[in-house]
Amino acid sequence: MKSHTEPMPAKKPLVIVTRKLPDAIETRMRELFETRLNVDDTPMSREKLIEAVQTADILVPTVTDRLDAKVLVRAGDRLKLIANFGAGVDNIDLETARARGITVTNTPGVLTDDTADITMALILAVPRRIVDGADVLRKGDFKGWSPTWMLGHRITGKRLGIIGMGRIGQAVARRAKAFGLQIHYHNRKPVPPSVETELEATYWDSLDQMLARMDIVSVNCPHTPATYHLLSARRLKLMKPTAFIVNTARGEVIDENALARMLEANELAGAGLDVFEHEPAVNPKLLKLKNVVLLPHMGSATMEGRVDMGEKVIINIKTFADGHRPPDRVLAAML
Ligand code: 8YV
Repeated sequence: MKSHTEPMPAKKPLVIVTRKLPDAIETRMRELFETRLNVDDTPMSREKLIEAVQTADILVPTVTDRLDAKVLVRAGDRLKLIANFGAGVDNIDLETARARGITVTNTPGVLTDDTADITMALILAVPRRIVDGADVLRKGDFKGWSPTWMLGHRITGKRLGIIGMGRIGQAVARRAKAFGLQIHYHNRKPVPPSVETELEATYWDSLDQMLARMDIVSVNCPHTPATYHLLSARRLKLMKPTAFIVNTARGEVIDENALARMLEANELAGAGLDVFEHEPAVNPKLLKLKNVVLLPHMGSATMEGRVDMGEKVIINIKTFADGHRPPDRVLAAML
């Protein structure tokens, strides 16, 4: 097994990029590497993905490319780096990559603020019925103001429970605090006392106990085997029927079927979802509900963010190709 410190061959590495990236990033990649782009952005089939792992020195996949064990065991000896364009790496079987001597990197940090902004937007949009109201107007159903019409729920003073207090969770907490929400969180371990003090945040070791007391719950943890269906039917039932739930992390963290059933039965007040368990499919029950705001996985979708992600991918590739440890190396143990 070759180590990351062993430089790649002197000639430019063959980099295969699975999806269309911002023009500036593609241009720079072409200057630096022998690069195969996907200019028409057609998602790669499983066969095409296998062909790519068999041919490339370096693969640049995105969230939509499933690099599971079955694909990775077919990788050629040349494949040494998977430089994921994205922070989440649940699309990659890290164990198999490690066993085959393939380094994996991601793009943390540069999408934190954008994702936290969308999270905050959903925290506001669902209780305040923003999309509901906009729809009424668009349909021509605004017949004039009334004191008891279009009433939602106040944000200020409510308890927000953040699941996963990493970079994004903390960025959500900072925003939410400015809106007068009380910050609570569940994480594998508490954040440093200085951060807790700054955010006036309360740590809950027990997720069950936190869920039962929150007005709004925000999912901000990665999807790993340990967080799959973390919000199971049993846990969702612990929440107050007046509570709202927001997910901008990964659909797999919530049992989507159970959530849809509970929202339909008014056992939960509403949900703001940017991610889905079987993306791009969305549970048809959710699509029919009024008390939900559904977005098409656009948490990090800003022009600036995509360029920053691309820059990170380039730095990871260049550092690796020069024989150094890339800055954003992902180890299974880190998750
Ligand atoms: C990205 C994301 O759009 O980075 C992530 O983990 O979920 C998204 O915000 C996507 O990953 C790009 O591959």
